[in-house]
Amino acid sequence: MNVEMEKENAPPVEAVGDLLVGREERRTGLSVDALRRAILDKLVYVQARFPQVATRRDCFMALAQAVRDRLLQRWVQTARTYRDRGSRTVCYMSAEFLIGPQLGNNLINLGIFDKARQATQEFGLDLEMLLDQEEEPGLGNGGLGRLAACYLDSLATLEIPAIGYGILYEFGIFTQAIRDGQQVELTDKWLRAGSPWLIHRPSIAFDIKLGGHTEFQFEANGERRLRVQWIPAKVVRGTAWDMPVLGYGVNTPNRLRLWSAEAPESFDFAAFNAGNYYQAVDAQIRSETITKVLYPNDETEAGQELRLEQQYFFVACSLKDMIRLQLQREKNLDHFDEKFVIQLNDTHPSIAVAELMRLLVDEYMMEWDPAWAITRKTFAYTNHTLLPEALEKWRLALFKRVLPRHFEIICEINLRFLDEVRIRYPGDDARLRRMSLIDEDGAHYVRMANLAVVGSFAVNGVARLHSELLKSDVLKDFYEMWPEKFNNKTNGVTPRRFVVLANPTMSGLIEETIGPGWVTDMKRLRELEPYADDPAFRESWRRIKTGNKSRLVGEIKRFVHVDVDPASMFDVQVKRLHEYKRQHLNILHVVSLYKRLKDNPDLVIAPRTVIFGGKAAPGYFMAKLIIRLINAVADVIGRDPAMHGKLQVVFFPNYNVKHAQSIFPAADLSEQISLAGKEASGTGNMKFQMNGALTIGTLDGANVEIREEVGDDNFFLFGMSTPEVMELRRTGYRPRTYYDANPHLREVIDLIASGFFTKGDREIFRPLIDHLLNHDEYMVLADFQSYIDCQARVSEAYLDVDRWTRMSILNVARSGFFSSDRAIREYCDEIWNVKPVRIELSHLSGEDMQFTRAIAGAD
Ligand code: 26Q
Repeated sequence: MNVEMEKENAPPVEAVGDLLVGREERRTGLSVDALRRAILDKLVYVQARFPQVATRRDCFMALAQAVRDRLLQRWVQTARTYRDRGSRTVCYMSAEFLIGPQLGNNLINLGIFDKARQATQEFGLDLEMLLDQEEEPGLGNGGLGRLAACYLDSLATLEIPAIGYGILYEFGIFTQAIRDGQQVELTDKWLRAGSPWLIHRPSIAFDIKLGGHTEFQFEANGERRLRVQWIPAKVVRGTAWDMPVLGYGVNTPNRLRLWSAEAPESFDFAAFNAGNYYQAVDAQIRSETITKVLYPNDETEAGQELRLEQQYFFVACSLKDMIRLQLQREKNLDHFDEKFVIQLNDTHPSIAVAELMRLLVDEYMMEWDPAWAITRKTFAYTNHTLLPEALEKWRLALFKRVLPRHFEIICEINLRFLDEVRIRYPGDDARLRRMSLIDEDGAHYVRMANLAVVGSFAVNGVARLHSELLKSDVLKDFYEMWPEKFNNKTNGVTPRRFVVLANPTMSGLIEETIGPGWVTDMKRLRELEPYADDPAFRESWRRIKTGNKSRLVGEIKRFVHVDVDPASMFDVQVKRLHEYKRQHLNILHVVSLYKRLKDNPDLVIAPRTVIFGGKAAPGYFMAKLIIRLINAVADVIGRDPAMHGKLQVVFFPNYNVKHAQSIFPAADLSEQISLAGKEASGTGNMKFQMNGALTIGTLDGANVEIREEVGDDNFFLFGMSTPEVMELRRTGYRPRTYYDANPHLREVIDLIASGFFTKGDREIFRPLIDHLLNHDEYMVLADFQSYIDCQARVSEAYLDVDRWTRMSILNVARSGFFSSDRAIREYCDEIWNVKPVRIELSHLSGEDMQFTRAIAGAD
């Protein structure tokens, strides 16, 4: 950075009539000039650097802090308006918020992306380079966490009063490295250098009890009311860290409030005075471990106790926070459910049902029935899985140990609930056992999904098929009892991050073609349809895709150190590694192509680069083995000169939100190949579609609805349907019969089993091959031929450039339904019953100088 120091000119003042306005221009101005001044100001007065020695990180921080001021101006205004209005607030409770890097998104939502580019350019700084400095806040595993982040974006954009409540993990999802073709996990230290977006609020702190036992006690006030006292074994303090989440083109930044655990006092003075300094420090460290690390999904037994403590900890802090807000407005909690609605993002926060009961009954002395009525009007539950083994349950012994009072409350809820069931279904003991909140077959468990359903007024799945399967299968008994509770909310994704920010060139062409306004009204993309037949438009469309592919080629070079051909078809599968998602089906197709190309060098196919990305849970052996297979195949094909210009495989390491933004815009083909009935929705499928990739997919999750929107001709369908899967399972699935009957499948499997991809070692992939031949839970072999045939149709279509481009345009034109704005509107109208609150922008005023009046009610 090499710039002249600015002269202290009085900044231009546009708004008038206010003593703070002039001074504030540097904090709030949106002109290139104001931004430039702000960056310099932050560099010197916050980063304490003069421009000539500033590092890239310093410059990133300076720009981020300048942007943050602009968010905060809107934030205080929003907080004030919400306080004055007292409208119903949506509380989105989630153990994960996979928010991604914030700077680029905030620039887009403030409408100053290009101005920031100019402002930084004037300092000789490249905006892309600055954006690249930001650490990924990996506060989630995958789809569920990313959905929560998309929903916060839409809530703010739609001007809905909302708070996201979650956990500030010190270490987010691990960083994935690939060494010798295998996944290695590295600690994610995203907070090492601090985040410019987090605002610590140490004054918002709650002490949370854990462990111990309960006692009966008569109240002191002479009422002789029996109350329960929870005597904890330890107490952990939670403090709030807030992140502003600005809506697009509006003045609403909502609040993402993340809780961090610490010891209630920095020292246990008793221990300290007794000379046991280390014991005191130790206790502190143990408290802090509660929010240390995000657990990967599919981590079965490990860290069970800590995971339950995490869930309870953040839920308890959040409910205390909401009650504090409610008691600022009203004298008691009788109308709590009118002011708050809590959406449970899966069962991870569902202990909130028991905690709200505990707070109302034990701490606010409410009778059980009114407390239960309030609770049941407050909660709504979103289910995200159809895999029975993924439904959360806690060993009873563990649960009692960590949350003794909640165990009692759950038993009480259960007693009363099972009475309802008995009245409805006299003598149906099997049903009673299935619906009980306690699983009493074998080892005893608390069933969190049952708790969530019983404690909520609404239950939804995340795609139409998924919601139907919840009703007919996973939650059938509950649906029969309360059909009115059940509804569908097909997922959506935010076009701000995944189209405008990730794909600026395509967004520019769209804007030129149909004019502004489509970003918040994605149905308007339909106006692109006529242009699918316009050769000039198709040419521009192709140029843009090629440009995006070249950008990804650069990233692949940077992270994988291989060259790929941007003219080849980019065939992409990026998502968490899981057997049900069937990355191994994809690699079987690659091996099939490889074999055919080797056997027949004259075979004409569309050249392909097959790109994989995704993390496997560290303890998930089979998923890690699949990563190893992908890398082994990539390696052999990469070294084979005969494959040059025909076939290549890339495993893109450490797939995360940041990388996703360069992958989706570059994709030609989107792989959505889970076994029908297993993927609740999928959201990557939508991000690909919005960026002009065509889908090859099964009739699973939201693929069903994507196909409906784009039309059968513009979607590559293969594989069994859910009823066919069920039927095959019922009649007995024997994978080996497919192997025996299909010579090509046999060749492919045998090639892998022969050690061809492992320098002759036949042992490495044996567990995978054995599993496929003998169990194959996700029916890879049953769908193999259908997939291979469908991929041949894909190849053929790709070779017809105009036909492919036409389909690509139509996919984007028909993607509007999958905007998270549509999804959030449905939640608002059909579940939450909330309305927008417009925020008017004004500068700080004379009234704001009167601190004393407010101090009593602050925080
Ligand atoms: C559970 C217990 C202990 C530790 C971790 C977990 C855990 C954590 C995360 C279990 C599951 C998850 C994440 C699940 C998830 O991402 N589900 C996906 O949600 C998306 C949004 O609705 C859907 O689109 C996907 O289909 C679904 O798989």
